[in-house]
This record gives sequence, C-alpha cells and structure tokens, in this order.
Amino acid sequence: MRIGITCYPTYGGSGIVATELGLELANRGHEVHFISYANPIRLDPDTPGIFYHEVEVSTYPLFQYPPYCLALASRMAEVAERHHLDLLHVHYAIPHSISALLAQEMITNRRLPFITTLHGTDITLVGTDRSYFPITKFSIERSDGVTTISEFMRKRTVDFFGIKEPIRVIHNFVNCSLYKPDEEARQRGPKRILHISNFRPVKRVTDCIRAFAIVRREVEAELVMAGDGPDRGPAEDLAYELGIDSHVRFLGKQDHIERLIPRMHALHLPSETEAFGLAALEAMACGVPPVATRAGGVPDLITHGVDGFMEEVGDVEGQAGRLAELLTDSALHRRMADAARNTALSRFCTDLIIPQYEAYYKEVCEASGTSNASVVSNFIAGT
Ligand code: GMT
Repeated sequence: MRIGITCYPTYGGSGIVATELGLELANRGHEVHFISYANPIRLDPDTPGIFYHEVEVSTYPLFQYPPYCLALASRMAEVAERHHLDLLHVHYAIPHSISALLAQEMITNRRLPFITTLHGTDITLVGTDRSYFPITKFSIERSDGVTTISEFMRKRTVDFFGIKEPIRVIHNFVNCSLYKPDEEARQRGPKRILHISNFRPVKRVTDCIRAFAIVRREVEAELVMAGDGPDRGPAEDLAYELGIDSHVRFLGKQDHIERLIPRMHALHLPSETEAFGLAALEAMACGVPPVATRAGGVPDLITHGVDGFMEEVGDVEGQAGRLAELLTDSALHRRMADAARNTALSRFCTDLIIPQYEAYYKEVCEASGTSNASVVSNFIAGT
C-alpha cells in the first residue's frame, strides 16, 4: 500500500508512535510518505520505502497566525496525487484530521480515505477546550476510520463527544528486538531511576523530584531526567532547594532512549493523566519496572504488583515507597523486570500490533469503496 502519515514531528508520544509505525510498515513492504513541517525525530528519511515531504508555511504580513492547517492540506492533496496514495493516516486530531478532510475534498477524481488516531491530550485537553470541542468532534465524525491507543481513550471519546461511529482500539507497541534488557549495563554504576517526558504540566515532573528526595533517605540512588519542556526549570530549582541536585541528572532530549533505558532500575511516570504511557511500555520491554499513576489508560498496560506499580496521582510518598522497594529488594526487582519484559513481548510487540493497523487500513479502504484490485493485492503481498 501507499500510505501518507502526518504527525507532530517533535518530541512527544504521538509523533514517536507515528514514526515507528511508518518505519515498521515500510519494513513490511509498504510505501510510506511522511507529510509534516519537519522531519520527525527518530525518522531516517533515507530508509527504504520511506519518503518525507516537508510542509512549507509561508508567512504574509496579514497573517498573524500562519495557516499551517491549510498548507498541510494542500501538501497532502499534492502528495496523494503525485504518489497515488491509498490513504492518509493522521496522528493527533487537531489540526491534522481537518487538513486530511480538506485534502480529501480537493481530490475530485477518486475518494482518498483518511484515518485519525487519537493519542491523548488531543481529546483530554485540546478537545475539551471550548474553542476546539466542535471541530474535534467534527473531525472524528468525518474521518473514514478512527483508532485510539487504549480502552480508556475510546470510552472517554465516546462519552465526552457523544460519538456514534465505532472507534477501534489499537494499543501502542514497542520493538522488542530494539528495546531489550541489558543486565550487564544495569549492574554498572549506582541504582538509577529514570523519568522520560516532554516536561509539560500534565507529566507532574516535580513529583519525580519530591519522590526522589524521599527515596534518597533510604537508598544511595541517582535520578535521570530525560527530555525537555516547560517544567524543566521548576524541576531543576526544586532539586536544588531540596539539596539533592548533585544526584539528579537532566539529560535534555535524547535520540536513542533504547540505549539509555536498559541501564536503569525503575521508571517513574507520575502523570496527571496518561492515555497509554508509551515511556512505561518502552521501559517494560527493557525489563525496567515502571512506577506510574493509576490514571487514564495506564491500567491497560500495567498490572499492579506484577509487572509494575500504580499509585494515586500526587501520592508522592506512595510512589517513593514503591521506587525504594524496587531499588532495595533484588528478588522483587528480578520478578517484576521479567514480568514487565514478558508483558511487552506477549501483548505489545510490533509483530502483534502492526498487522492490526494493516487489517484496519484494508477495512477502511474497502468500506470507502477505494479498495481496488491493486490495493487488495498489495495488502496480500505486503507491498
Ligand atoms: O503527551 C500528550 O498528551 C500528547 C501525546 C503526544 O503527542 O505526545 O501523548 C499521548 O500519546 C502517547 C502515544 O500514543 C501516549 O503514550 C501518551 O500516554 C499520551 N499522553 C497523554 O495522554 C498525556
């Protein structure tokens, strides 16, 4: 198949999932065209089967806000025509699905179906904002197919927007050959707790610092903060105020977290809400047990006490207790690390999830009446 993928190319789970999906699809013989304003991180455009088309957003004195949504729609239509795309798959509803809808309208000689994947704050924060509610609802209703990444998100979308159309849950996935344990690396150096995020308020990064201060009373550990965003400054200040700054390392944005994670002993994800928690899944694949909050779609992923822990949002004491347990009880750590890896392998590995996307693409093309012989045979041949 020929698939156009649009996502936010910056650091953030939805862009990462979109990029990894595109790479996996290309690996399975599909032709994948990324259409975005920048090359998505983690995407090597030189990969066979991968193409990258930049969206140029011209400025003009009259435009206080350059209309990216329109420039994206034009580019989508152009790429779809020139490269005979079978469908568009957009990640994060706003504004991508509206651009896809416009592109669909612009192509008059055939129907170009589009699928929207809802990732989290596009529904829980942006979608609930008064100014975006109606357009988010409209974009979901007008998509030819809608997927989301957890049962929580499906239910939340249906309940909040009153959506009647079916929404398919296709969980996030991890490449278990790339994300894997490295016992030797873990043994080297001190006990380490990792946090990875884009440091937005929803991630509650200062809870990592507070919990770590409690852990430090018991264990000579180090906290590794990977990523960047608006709450990095407040987190750095708090570490200094609590007198633990020399044990906290702020790494900034990381390109190869699959090399970083296996060196860690636990992952801390204290988010206010989390539609799925991709960072937790990547950690689990590396045999690093997560301590997360019982929020949103996290229970789709973690079985409390088996392959990780879930505590209440804001319960820094409770989270610190779990982190300390993992750092001090080696039998517990071993058991949970194995269970976490096993969960990743048995439920969320790419080999299990990518075929679900392929099957859904086929369904949507057939339902839109665009599934011609070549599309169907491409599916069968995986090309
Ligand atoms: O962080 C976000 O809210 C937006 C989104 C993103 O683009 O980074 O993250 C969401 O999508 C990830 C990938 O599907 C999920 O693993 C995250 O749980 C989800 N984040 C939130 O819901 C806060």
